[in-house]
Amino acid sequence: TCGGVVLQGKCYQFFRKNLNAHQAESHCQSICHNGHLASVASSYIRGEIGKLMDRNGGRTRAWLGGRRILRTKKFRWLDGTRWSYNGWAKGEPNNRGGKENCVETWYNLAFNDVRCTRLKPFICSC
Ligand code: GN1
Ligand code: CA
Repeated sequence: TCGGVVLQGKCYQFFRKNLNAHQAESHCQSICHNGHLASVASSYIRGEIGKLMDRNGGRTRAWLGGRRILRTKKFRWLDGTRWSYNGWAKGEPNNRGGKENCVETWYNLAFNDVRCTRLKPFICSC
């Protein structure tokens, strides 16, 4: 059984523990087969992730599974989902300081690129 919510056949789970993006990804991989930080590839999934956080102590900034491809500067999802949905906040991704290679969701569920070393809650999918 899924300790979160099943969306389009994938189990999404929210963890309020503060980890950096790499630690969070390791945690997601360790809890289930094919686990990764969550891909959020539609407005439907994005809204449901908001509800998942709302039901589990309230909405917060959280890691998602987006990573910048260093060679092309584009973003990909760690689970291989095609990057097509544009969920970025206005003005993002801005790669502030040239080191914002990971992706978080803000309270309003818009995406921001941010340094991977920040500590945040996170959402896994598998
Ligand atoms: C934050 O803190 P500041 O304004 O330099 C954010 C950036 C966003 C920016 C948007 C660590 O940068 O990723 O693009 O706000 N950095 C952090 O205004 O959250
Ligand atoms: Ca940014």
